This record gives sequence, C-alpha cells and structure tokens, in this order.
Amino acid sequence: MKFQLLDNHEILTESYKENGFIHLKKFINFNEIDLNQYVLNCFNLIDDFSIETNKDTSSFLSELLIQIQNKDKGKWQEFKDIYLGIFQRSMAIYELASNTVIKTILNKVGIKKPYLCSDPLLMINEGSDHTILGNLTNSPLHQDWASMQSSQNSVILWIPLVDMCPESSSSMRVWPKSHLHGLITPKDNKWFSEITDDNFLGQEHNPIDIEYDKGDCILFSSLLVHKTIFPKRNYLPRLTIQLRYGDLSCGLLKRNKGVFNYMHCFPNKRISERPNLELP
Ligand SMILES: O=C(O)CCC(=O)C(=O)O
Repeated sequence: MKFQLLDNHEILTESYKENGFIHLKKFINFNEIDLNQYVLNCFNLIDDFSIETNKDTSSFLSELLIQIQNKDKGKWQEFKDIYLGIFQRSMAIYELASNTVIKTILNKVGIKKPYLCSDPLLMINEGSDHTILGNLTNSPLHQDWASMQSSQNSVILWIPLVDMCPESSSSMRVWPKSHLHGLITPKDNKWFSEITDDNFLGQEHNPIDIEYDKGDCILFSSLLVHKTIFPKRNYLPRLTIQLRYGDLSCGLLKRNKGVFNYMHCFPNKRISERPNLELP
C-alpha cells in the first residue's frame, strides 16, 4: 500500500483548540488496488477467496464479508481473531504513523513530544448486511481518553479509506467544543467506555455529522465526544485508519507515571492452551 502524504496543510490551530477537531481534506493519497490486495491476503489466511481486487474498496469488502458470513460460525471466529491480530496491523499503517508530516501537524496542535499511545490500526466498520464483527466495529457515545488514558492533549487521526455516500456510508457524529468539559464519567463496565446522554451536556452543543472523502483526516482531541453513525438500512462497510498520539512532555502523563493502556502484546492464550497448534 503506497501512501503519499500531502504536506500542504494549513493547520487551523485556533479552530482545533476551539472546536476540539479539524477536518484535513485530501490528507493522504493511496493506491487502492494494493489496499484491497492487503485485505485479501488477510482473508486468505482463513480460506481461499477468489475475488477481483480492482474494485471500489467498500463493495470489495462487502463481498468478502458476505462470503465469510455464508460459512459456518467457526470461520467467523477465525476471521475475528485474524482481524484483531493481523489485519489491523498493516506495515503501511505503521510507516504512515511515523511520517514527519504527521509529527509536524502534531506539534502544531500542541503535542511537543509525540509518542504512539496505541497501535496504529486499520479498522473495518461492517455494513448493514454483515454481522461478523458485531460490536467490534461501531462505537457508542464516548471520549477516547477513557480507554487511552494518555496525555491531557492526546489526539486521534481518523482517516476513512472509502468514498462516502451520505445514503449508504457510516461516519462519525462529533460534538464541537465538548472537549472543553474535560473527562465525562463513563458508564460502569461498558464496552468502549460509553457515556450516557444524561451525563453529557450534549444539549449545549450542536453535533456535526462528518462528511468525508476517501483519504481525508479528522484530527480530534481524545476528549471530544463522538460516536459512529450510519443510515437506517443499506449501508456498505468502511475501512478507516486510526492513529493515536500522546505527549511525553505532558504533566498529567508524568503524574500518572506514564500510564499505558493498550496491552496488545499480552498472549491471549499460552501454547498449552491451544492443543491443535502446529509447532515449528
Ligand atoms: O470509525 C468510527 O465509526 C468510530 C471511531 C471512533 O469512535 C474512534 O476513533 O474513537
């Protein structure tokens, strides 16, 4: 997958501070055929899928997900494991995450000493015809800080890799200025550190539904309130890059002794717990 970052962005620092997010148009160019090939290579770890890769990514993904859905539920679980383990960690996404243009942008929004506070991820949001990934894909009302627990000024770069069509694409709803309230207490033990409408003063703010083009970037504060939105019916899957950065120079992070909350490297199961694992 080849990304070419466009570095002609005028960073609207004031607007970011005020609203808690900025929309960077045409943030990356990428070669779609390679992206589809990467996706196919991951699916082919489960079975042999034969499908043309030179299609629009949404319909390509949709076709693959339907093919898995038509198989037995054991295959669904295999796909979930591959999705969480391998699929999300494309090397191209890691390369992108370390790009100097991104570092410059991070400096402009106040992150003096950036570090990656979670793995850079390639994510799927399922379409209306798919149920394999379930709640792994769409997010409820939340602030990312509750799960990231990084610096006060930590940010997320959210980069959709498919074309948006308002009638058939999912997106994000964001509440401008909501980051100014600080952290809102999440519900107990809820997936995605969900917050309720009651403990969020959402009425004070008018939410915005993001309309994106493929390769745009929404850069937002980890304290911005947001959630996934999708049309009532007939929407296609979406592929998104998500990058998360904190600031090593932040007093809060230091007082929290550099807390790090994304422990992807813990083995899910030991070798002895996988009796059918073929050993090298
Ligand atoms: O991609 C989405 O629909 C939601 C993403 C999200 O909630 C996040 O990046 O925190």
